[in-house]
Amino acid sequence: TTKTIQSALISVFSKEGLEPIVRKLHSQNVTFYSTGGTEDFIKNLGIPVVPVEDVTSYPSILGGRVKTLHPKVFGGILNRQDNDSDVQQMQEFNIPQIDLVIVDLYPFEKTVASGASEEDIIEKIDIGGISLIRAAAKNFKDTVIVASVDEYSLLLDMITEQNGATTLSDRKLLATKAFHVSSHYDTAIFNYFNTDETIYKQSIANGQVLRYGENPHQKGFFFGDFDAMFKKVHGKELSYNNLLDVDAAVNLINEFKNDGPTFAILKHNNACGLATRKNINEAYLAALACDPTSAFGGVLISNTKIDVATATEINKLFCEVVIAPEYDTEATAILQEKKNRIILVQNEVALPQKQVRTCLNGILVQERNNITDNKEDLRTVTTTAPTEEEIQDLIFASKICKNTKSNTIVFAKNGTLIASGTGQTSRVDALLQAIEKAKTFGFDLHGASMASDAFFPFPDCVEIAKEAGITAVIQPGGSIKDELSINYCNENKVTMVFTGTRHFKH
Ligand code: 93A
Repeated sequence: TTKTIQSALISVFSKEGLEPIVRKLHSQNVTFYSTGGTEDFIKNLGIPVVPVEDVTSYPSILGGRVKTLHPKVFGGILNRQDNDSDVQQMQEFNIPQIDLVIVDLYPFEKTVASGASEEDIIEKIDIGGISLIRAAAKNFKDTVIVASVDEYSLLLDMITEQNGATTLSDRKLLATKAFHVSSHYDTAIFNYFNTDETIYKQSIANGQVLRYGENPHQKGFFFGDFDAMFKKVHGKELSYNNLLDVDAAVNLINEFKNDGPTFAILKHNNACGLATRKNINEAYLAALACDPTSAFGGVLISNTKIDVATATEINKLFCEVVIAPEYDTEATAILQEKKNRIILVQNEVALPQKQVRTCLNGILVQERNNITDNKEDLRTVTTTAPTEEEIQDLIFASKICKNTKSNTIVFAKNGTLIASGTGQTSRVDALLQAIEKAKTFGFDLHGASMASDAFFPFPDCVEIAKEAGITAVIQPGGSIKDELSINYCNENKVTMVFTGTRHFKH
């Protein structure tokens, strides 16, 4: 699989950086083929070069539009050296072998950016060069492709270290980079042509046009395979905000897939109700009781089949979306009574492991937060450990915390979300919001558990929480002032466990 370069076709728009490559290859007895300007450049270095016209027996025609587009050139690049018929045809048609292709494309993007006329821009759509790149990259088993000035030093290193030879993995790496160049180039051309938005809407594969974006004056699209994840049984078209809520709902309920019947209600991507019970009807009622005000117009999700009793209860609530793995036939009929209510059956489909969002003039990519805190990960840091029931509630609260906008504080008791503080600029604010909410909806915080998505920088949070009735706390730990929170808990009969895992969500 190691191959020595004996011949090279060089056709570059910018001649910058080419000289050392040509000299190096020349010292290794490489034969050069080249197009007009590049040929002159090589000749001027005093190095022999065969004009591509001598290979094709054709002049460059149509003002240079057709220079390298010829079977003798492409045959030399695309032939498979381990294919007898290819080898035979190379001889039959007198096609020269081309081991290396170096191309620097017409500068299409630069020409567009310069404000040139359409005619000039069109002339800068490289046809021969892009074909050379694609051909050589396709045949990476036999051919080396350098599709950009950026790879000159890589090529130079390869041929210097291996005395003019490349390995299969060298060639495949260069082919990968070459397809990156060619796809980027074609995207730039597409973007230039695509000024009419109606064409944009039609031409992007899988792009679903939404009624609007986050607000009615913003356009919105969804790129994804919604139907792979859900079967839509009933209701209006999903909006941009519905989709965001559905995403949050699915992520949240996934945390409870190994638990008993669990029901969650979300608003603005955060849980405003969540409960685990022995049946789904009770779980729904407990979730609703957490914050019936916020539940209005919410997105509902269940980890369990929805039965008639639950559907009857849900039907009393105005809600946008209901999601469940299954519904009793009669339950579906009840939920369908509201014309616009969206009813989704959730399939078991894994979510992508990479998360992407725009950032400044680019994108941010990260791995999904795949850590769900469990009992084995907990480290008790106070002198007294939480009770078994508290441990269940701590883990329950922590799973909600992970799926709530930071900064967040979550209170839970007996498998029920009692209140949370969501998306606050300080942890104390999140805590105070949670206490206020719990009071508003008539909950007693005595004996309740508290989760925090990140560590407590000061002991103020545990102090306020204890005053409110909290007896057990779960948090990642890791603050330089952890000791102050721990000491306070020890002195005030509050237990605390560390998870070691922060769960920011922004
Ligand atoms: O107009 S083209 O698309 N037709 C061709 O057959 C062709 N072959 C190579 N442009 C073509 N090229 C491009 O010419 C190369 O991609 C490179 O950018 C340029 C090099 O021309 P010269 O060697 O004459 O400076």
